[in-house]
Amino acid sequence: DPMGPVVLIIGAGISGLAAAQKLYKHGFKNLRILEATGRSGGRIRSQKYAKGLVEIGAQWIHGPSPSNPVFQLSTQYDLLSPEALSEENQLVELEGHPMFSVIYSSSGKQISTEIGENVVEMFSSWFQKSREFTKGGCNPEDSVGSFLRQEISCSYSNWDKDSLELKMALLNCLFKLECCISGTHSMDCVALGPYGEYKILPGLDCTFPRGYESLVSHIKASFPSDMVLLNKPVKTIHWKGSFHGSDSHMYPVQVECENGETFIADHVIITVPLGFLKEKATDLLSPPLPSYKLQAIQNLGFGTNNKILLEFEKPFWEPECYAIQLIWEGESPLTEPKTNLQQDWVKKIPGFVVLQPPEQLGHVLCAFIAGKESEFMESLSEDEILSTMTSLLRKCTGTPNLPPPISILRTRWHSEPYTCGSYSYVAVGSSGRDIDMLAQPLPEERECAKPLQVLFAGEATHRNFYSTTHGALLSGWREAERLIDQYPALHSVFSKSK
Ligand code: 6YU
Repeated sequence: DPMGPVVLIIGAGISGLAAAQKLYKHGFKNLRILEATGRSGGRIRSQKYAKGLVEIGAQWIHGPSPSNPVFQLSTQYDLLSPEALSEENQLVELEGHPMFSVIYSSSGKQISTEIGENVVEMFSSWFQKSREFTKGGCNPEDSVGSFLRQEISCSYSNWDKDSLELKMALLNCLFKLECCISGTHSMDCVALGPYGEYKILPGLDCTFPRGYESLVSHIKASFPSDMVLLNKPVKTIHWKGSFHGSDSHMYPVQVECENGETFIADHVIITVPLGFLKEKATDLLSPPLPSYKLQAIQNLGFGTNNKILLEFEKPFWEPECYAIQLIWEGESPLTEPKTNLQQDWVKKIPGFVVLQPPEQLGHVLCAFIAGKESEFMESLSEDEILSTMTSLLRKCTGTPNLPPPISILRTRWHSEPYTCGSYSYVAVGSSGRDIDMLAQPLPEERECAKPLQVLFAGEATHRNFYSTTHGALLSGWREAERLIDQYPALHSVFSKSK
């Protein structure tokens, strides 16, 4: 067929769209993307808020430098600011460690940034060390959390007694921040051995002046818009079958939507989030997924990281302040955390990012919160959260009459039925091998020389860049290439006609 084989892509997130983009460009014209929700973009989602746009999902390009394909594409599409494009920005190597700006403590005192910087420096060196076990040297049950605690235990006896408690509280705040970055409840859930397999690219993280979704729109514009079918939640993927097409051809795959509608295909690329797979994997395919794949889905981690955005009439922070950190006196990474969610959920927030630029957006603070406390927050009303956040800020800044925010917006990624959380991590009990197992196409090569029927893309299938938009993008391109390689003839027909 000069139109090429029939390919269905499940999910219109960046991985699905990237796969479609590459396939279409290579002459695959029998392409459809089935998307469960009423919009494309998935976990890339920009929304109007305050006086401008904010990000509900992905916020930054992590490591914007030439080796990052999201940076490359965005540069090509002219979506980034001059600062983001500057050589200087591209060369910054922060190794993913955070910077402090203003630090408040739960007793309403501001903490000197000097102590803050000293703690960040120690933490960063332990953090670097935690990424050095990819070739062995630790036990399979070791976590990043247990390793960091061990490093702290070995060094704190030399610390100045007067600042000991404060430093522990600061370290505990950094643990909470790492939970947000890894999208996990506790760093005790994150496996130590594979931690360094995640690659940190150079470049100072940057945002999209016209929203992260501007990238999605540009990718979508590279193929016909009617290729994306919205509101088509896929229920079952029947494979290893033979289904009649409207032509005389027989197809091995049939995709069945929740409303009973069916689509036949030669190949299907599944890009649904790992969170959705954890909920639905046992019924999503018929015949079911092989057990090694179900095992990988179970083993890998998929946690929750949410945002709470607060808009203020006037800023209570200085113009040069880009982040506000909160520390709780008496907390320490060496003692058990609190477990009363109703009472203590808000203490899981490590702090706020000041969203930029205030001239266009207004005065907006963005808090991050990860784990069980984040999932609990999703069950509260916005009014309830707003009043809790107001009390929190009054307490920490020591300003009992601080005006409350004028509006609030919070995300609920765990409750999104087609996402079921935020992003993946390599959990204790799993390894990078599970990521590769998840990415493995079906049927398995050793089974037979049959053509591939079911392929897997998505953020969670990239061994070095999981949990990011560039990992998702690369996974979509990877699976597109896998199919392209199976149709050399189609490629040559296309090249000649070009
Ligand atoms: C990044 C960032 N970022 C914050 C928050 C979130 C994420 N990420 P999609 O889900 O997009 O698409 C799948 C589609 O499938 C979707 O549309 C579904 O509706 C659909 N679907 C599901 N079921 C279906 C069915 N049955 N039928 C049909 N369709 C179905 N990434 O680069 N920078 O700042 C952040 C952040 C709150 C939620 C992020 C960030 C993650 C990205 O958003 C995400 O990876 C991709 O968008 C996923 O694309 P996709 O196509 O795979 O899925 C050292 C070290 C440690 C390691 N970790 C450090 C990494 C740091 C990660 N940082 C994240 C931080 C933030 C703030």
